[in-house]
Amino acid sequence: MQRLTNKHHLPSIESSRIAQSIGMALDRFIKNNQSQFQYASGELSQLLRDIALASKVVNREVNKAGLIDIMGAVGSQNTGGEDQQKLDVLANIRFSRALEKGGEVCALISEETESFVDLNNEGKYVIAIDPLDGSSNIDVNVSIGTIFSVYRRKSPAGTPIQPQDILQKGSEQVAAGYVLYGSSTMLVYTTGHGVNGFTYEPTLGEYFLSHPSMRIPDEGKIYSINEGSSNSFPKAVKEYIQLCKDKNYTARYIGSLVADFHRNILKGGIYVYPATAKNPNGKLRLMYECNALAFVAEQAGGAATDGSGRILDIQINDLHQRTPFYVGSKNMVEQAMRF
Ligand code: P6P
Repeated sequence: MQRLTNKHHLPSIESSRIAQSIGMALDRFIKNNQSQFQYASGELSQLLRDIALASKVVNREVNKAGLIDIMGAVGSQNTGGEDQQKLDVLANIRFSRALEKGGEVCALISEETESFVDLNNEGKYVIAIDPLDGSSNIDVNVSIGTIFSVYRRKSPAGTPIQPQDILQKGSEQVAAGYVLYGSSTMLVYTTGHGVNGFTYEPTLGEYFLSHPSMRIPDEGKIYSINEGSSNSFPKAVKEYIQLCKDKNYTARYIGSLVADFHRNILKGGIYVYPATAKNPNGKLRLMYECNALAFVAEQAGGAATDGSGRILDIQINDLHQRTPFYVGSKNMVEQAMRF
């Protein structure tokens, strides 16, 4: 047997350091980084574990969607008048139940429920969540996602929930992230100390650190926008999209926000959902779609605006308010804003 020459074993310091962090199980990673959380007393760690648990259950259901008769719409509609797919409703139940049992969350804001849900417990945290975004893609087997934001309640734990506990700006988030149910399932989140990505190993039922310290490239050559609505785009958006074409950028639009966002984080790019005739304030929801992804984007070195200011600075007036959304590589978002 030919002896392996040394060239097969050159563990530089860097590669061995990265090797050490890659592969760490999510629970161990959360525990190791708990000291970074303000008020680190374990509740936020437990909350993140509750989210991971619910995502494993949803992942199993999403992967079997074609086999069990849970495809298609249930015939009801959510607050935005959008048809609720059965998996939407199931995902909302799974996340609500996991967070309720976990006891760390006192109130839940969800795309699937008109008002916030009071979980009647001593929890210190409030969660805004889109349990299953991009659900129109479920039946055609396109990647879909969960998006979540975590806030600390402002009023004392154990007292009735106050408006100031619920109507918090994105800049008040203590954690945020998403789950992408794609060719592999990933959990990507931040607690304000950078962004880390974990890949799910279903045979072990564990998430493992696969993308430590994610950074979105400052520049990119991919733009994501639904050009079917381009006739009603604001003039500035039309001019920016024309610039992307003049620069021979690639157009990539999956029609599933989490999938488009995740690709842009890894490769560099910009996702734009502007005001259109059909959605004069944009289609995407501030509280449980844009704020979470804006926090992740900024923590990964990117940017997120509504066309005039930071997404994270937008005042909340309504749980389901919509906003135009420009998010991705810093230089691309800044260039779009110059129009
Ligand atoms: P359009 C899916 O319904 C969603 O909320 C996002 O996931 C996606 O990016 C967007 O809407 C697609 O909307 O109008 O382009 O079909």
